Amino acid sequence: MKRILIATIAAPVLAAVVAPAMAEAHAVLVSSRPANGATVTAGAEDIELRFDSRIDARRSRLRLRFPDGREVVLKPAAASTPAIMTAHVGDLGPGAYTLDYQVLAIDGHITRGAIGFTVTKR
Ligand SMILES: [Cu+2]
Repeated sequence: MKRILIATIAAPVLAAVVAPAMAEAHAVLVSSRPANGATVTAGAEDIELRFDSRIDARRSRLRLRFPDGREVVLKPAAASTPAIMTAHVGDLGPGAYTLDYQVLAIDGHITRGAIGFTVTKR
């Protein structure tokens, strides 16, 4: 199942990364802002996801689910290091949010996860 996904989504990347030493380099989330379960005040938020290895930000995805059920695909910004993915979202109102991420590591493996956080009134 995983292999099929890799073949369809990441074939060009996989071809470039066949070094056996990198076989276990898939990206695991180390920390995030907001953290999973965190409460933040309403307003703009600079989202940051830090992984334990390099990711291909251009082939990675971030999606924010709003309290009203709306889903917005975020555009990751250029990060200071290849293991970090950032995005800016403006004007978050109170409620429960979920940030879904899907990242492609340099070894061609995809990691998916979700971070839940709550926004309270300023
Ligand atoms: Cu891997």
